[in-house]
Amino acid sequence: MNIVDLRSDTVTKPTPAMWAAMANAEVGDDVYGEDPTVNKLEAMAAERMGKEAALFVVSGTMGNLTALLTHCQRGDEAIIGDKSHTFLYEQGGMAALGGIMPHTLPNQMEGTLCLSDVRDAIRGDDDHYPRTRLICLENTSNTCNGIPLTPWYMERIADVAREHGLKIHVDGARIFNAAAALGVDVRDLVKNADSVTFCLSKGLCAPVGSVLCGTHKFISEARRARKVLGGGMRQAGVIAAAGVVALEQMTERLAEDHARAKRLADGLAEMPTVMVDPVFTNILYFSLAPQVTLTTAEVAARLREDGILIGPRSARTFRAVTHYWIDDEGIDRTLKALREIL
Ligand code: TLP
Repeated sequence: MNIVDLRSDTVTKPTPAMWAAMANAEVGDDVYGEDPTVNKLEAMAAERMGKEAALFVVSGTMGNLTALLTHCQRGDEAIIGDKSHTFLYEQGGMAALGGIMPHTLPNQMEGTLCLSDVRDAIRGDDDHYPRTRLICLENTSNTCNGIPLTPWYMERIADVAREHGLKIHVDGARIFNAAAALGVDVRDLVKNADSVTFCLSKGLCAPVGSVLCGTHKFISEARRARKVLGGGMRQAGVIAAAGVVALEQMTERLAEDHARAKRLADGLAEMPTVMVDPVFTNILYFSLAPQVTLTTAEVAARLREDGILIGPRSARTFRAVTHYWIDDEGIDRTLKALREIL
């Protein structure tokens, strides 16, 4: 039975082109800066993001933490959304390993931080306060229905940051999804950011890796931070080769995943037993209607019997994520199975 795995786009396996590139990758010791494939990936990533330099890291979590450790000193404060991945799901690494204080603000429905909240959160120059250094944003916003932050918002928040001498880091795990949904170049989404992390291992299908991008100076400092985190890799070209294919072949097709998320949402919206959140990219949240007596865990267990995997987010809510390995037939099978169960 073909498995329809909608739990995340992190489950994506490499494409045949990636397997071939990995098998044939030219490699060297990347800690010496001698891995030609890593160097190629970093140059490509910097160019795609419109930044001077880039650093290959093992994961989105490591990319974000490396960025935070590079922007902030111990005792500094970073303004961050209360629904952001870095705040919710990265084990508080910024505080645990960096001594950085998160100043959380409510993420709005559009994934944004309200500009007046940000202004109010910035500390003045006073010995009682930590120093505000950084604003962290997430694009697309995973838990806010995968919504993209727009270039317009990025301009506005950058005005606030500049006014107060703050830096901006973007967790752009799915920044190419944002660009595809908005029909803009990814550079337009990050030109006001001082650093951006994007993931190769989600919708872009590479097996491992993310890339942190910024100025030459920032990236050479970030290279030190990555090393202390144990992220200095050796013949990493083996995995970077898949990342090169991801950038060459996988960024332009993401609208297909968005269309399938919409197809799933439209099908679910016809079911009286389900309440569907709006869908913007490849992430869809939906909830069981009050009259349904089954929990999401029970529904997920029944779906699993049909070879369909969906992650319950709570007792009433699911998250489904579309990606390269989900086709129209997978969506239709999911809808049919849910119709039967509910
Ligand atoms: N997100 C995963 C889980 O950790 C929740 C998922 O299935 O969506 N930023 C964002 C916005 C993310 O969604 C994720 C992973 C990360 C960072 C971390 O990336 P990795 O898993 O590579 O450390």
